[in-house]
Amino acid sequence: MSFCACVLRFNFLYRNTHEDVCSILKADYTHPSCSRCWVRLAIRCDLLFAGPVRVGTSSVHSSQRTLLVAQSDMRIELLPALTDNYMYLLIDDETREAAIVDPVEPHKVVDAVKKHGVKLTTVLTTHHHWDHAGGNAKLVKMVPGLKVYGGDPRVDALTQKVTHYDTFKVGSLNVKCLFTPCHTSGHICYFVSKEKSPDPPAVFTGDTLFVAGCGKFFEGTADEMCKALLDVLGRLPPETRVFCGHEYTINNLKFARHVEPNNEAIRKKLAWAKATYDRGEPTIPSTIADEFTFNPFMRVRERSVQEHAGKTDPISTMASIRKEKDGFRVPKD
Ligand SMILES: N[C@@H](CCC(=O)N[C@@H](CS)C(=O)NCC(=O)O)C(=O)O
Ligand SMILES: [Zn+2]
Repeated sequence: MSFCACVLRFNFLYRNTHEDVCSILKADYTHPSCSRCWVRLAIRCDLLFAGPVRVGTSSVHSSQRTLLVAQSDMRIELLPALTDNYMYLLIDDETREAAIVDPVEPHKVVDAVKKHGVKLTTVLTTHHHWDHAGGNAKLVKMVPGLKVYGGDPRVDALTQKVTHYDTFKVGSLNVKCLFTPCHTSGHICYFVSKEKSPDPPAVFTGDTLFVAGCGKFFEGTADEMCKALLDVLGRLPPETRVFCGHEYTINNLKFARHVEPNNEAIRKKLAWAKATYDRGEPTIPSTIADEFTFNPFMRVRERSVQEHAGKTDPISTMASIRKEKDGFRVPKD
């Protein structure tokens, strides 16, 4: 029996066992040596991993430029990584202490830290997948003494295991951990604020919430994604800036338009995202308030989205549109 290359890549990227892979792909895991099972996996892997299998090639990030979001008391530099991931350098201006979110390309992080002349003390890991946590071990070697936060023992080089509502500081900035299991069972989002600041807070959402989309349900349920998007992230201050793990905005908005063809906010945002992308600029951040206007996964309580799904409640609507997006062929325009 020969293993297909996709399965091997999957195992490499996500460090899952054969049983995990099969159960995620709804394949038959009772016969690990059954060639029929592996053939099915190969086909499904091709569908599922069009993105991550490009990891490690010389392809260029969809957004080629870094972007600095400067506020009066914190700065956030977007560092494009791999083909469509983002790392975020978070700087506390008062103490010049910094944290890095999902440092999959450690050399780029060290260069940015030098450029800003700040002290990097902290790694914020959203989840254990290779394209997010795969640089942790190397970065810790390059910058000894780093604290590595994460919510899952599978996170590389983890030193501080956190759970829902744990808090800590990066310089004078307050970080609050938000447990949002579903994409992975140990996923954490990080909410960053500063007391008495006139500026909006920020949330780093990894692969739970994307601009106009959400992560695939690899290790969770529609119920959990509803809780994560509506009860946890959806209750943050509406002006909170959303910094997510990937540049998927255009594809996500094309799916959003398919779900709600008459939604004007989606049409506007898609036109803006295409123009922004054409200039080589990131489409991040958005805000929690804006996500409620164009993100179908944040809009599962709306009648228009429920009608599209043929459902009458948020959880089954969430399950239905996630399944539909998993098989969605993105149109050219
Ligand atoms: N390459 C594809 C997807 C690659 C993929 O599976 N990405 C994972 C995160 S690493 C995911 O959860 N995507 C959400 C989605 O496809 O809706 C894309 O550009 O949308
Ligand atoms: Zn990812």
